Amino acid sequence: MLEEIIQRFLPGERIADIKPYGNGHINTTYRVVLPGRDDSYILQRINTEVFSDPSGIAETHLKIQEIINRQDSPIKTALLIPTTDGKSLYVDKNGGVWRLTSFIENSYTVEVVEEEWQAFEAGNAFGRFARLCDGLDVSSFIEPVKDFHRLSFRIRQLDEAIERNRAGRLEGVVEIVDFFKDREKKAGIIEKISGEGKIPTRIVHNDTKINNLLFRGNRAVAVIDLDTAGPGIICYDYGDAVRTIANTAAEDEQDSDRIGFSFPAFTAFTRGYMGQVKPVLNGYEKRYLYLAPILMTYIMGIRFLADYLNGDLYYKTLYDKHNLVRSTVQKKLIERMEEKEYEIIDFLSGIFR
Ligand code: ADP
Ligand code: GN1
Ligand code: MG
Repeated sequence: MLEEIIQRFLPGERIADIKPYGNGHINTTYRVVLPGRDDSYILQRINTEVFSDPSGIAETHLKIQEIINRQDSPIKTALLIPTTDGKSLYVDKNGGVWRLTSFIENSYTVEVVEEEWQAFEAGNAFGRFARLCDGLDVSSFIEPVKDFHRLSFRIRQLDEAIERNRAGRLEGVVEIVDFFKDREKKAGIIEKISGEGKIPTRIVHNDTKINNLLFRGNRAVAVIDLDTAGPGIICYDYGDAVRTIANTAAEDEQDSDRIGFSFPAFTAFTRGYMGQVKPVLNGYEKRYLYLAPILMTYIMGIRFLADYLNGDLYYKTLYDKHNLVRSTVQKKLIERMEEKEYEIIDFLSGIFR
């Protein structure tokens, strides 16, 4: 089956190896190696439960790859490989939607940042991506998942999950539900300011976690996973990146003592990011940016929790409590970030002075 799909993109090619690849939670990803060739490919079945308009996301991909992959740019993105009939996607007989992209050679992903240079590089790469995308015309892009980072929508999803208690798991999670409920109001500030038109909608990535970035040697060389890219709020890209880059442990760490907020990683990331993005931001974005890391950690925390209550319908999970563990990590990280709130504000004021 996979060989047959590959033929639609690379007719006549034999495959030396094809294996599941990476740690994405949404799509099904394979690395494809051809015999005797240096270049390889990433084959993905797009999760159409999540992305209802795969052609729309392919169009977005084409527009973004054009501006990111300029010859002189040190940061690239994966290139979409067309099918033999010139399309960006192949739909198999069961309705599965597939795409092939170039593998970024000699690259690796980082799951947990261990050194400051990794955080700085991540900031520089995501920042450059944001700066280049900022020139794009927002009205010509689709919104790949409606209300993707809209807090009110995510809170409603959690409330519905609590109400239904579909998997019968509510009893075991009362404490963590209370934790998130207690913080609902404060989390809503950026959304309010943006609703007042003070924070602009720009073309952003919308999923800036550390493993959507590829490193080669000691440089970040590519920003990948453009499925969610489209209209959004730049503060959210910054905050979502801090969520994984400044976490001293993995997003699904089970040993809660290992979860922490690394201030050095936070400052290194911010320096890298702002080196690219500072001239783009308006006064409101700068003023409210400090809220974004907690907000995005909050949003992911309640999304994991809602999915746990729903019986793990959305994210890929490897064991029964996987989503609960992920949500617990977000809770713990929020607590650690709250302890540093004044330092975060101070540091950002220094950057913007
Ligand atoms: P998901 O939406 O499921 O997260 P991604 O597009 O992020 O899917 O791919 C999952 C993982 O596969 C990435 O985290 C990365 O490790 C790897 N990967 C994806 N595309 C490429 C590529 N073009 N080159 C190298 N590695 C890639
Ligand atoms: C998903 O696709 P992936 O694994 O890069 C999710 C993000 C979450 C992330 C949490 C389309 O990202 O929003 O932040 O998991 N993507 C989608 O790990 O829901
Ligand atoms: Mg990904």
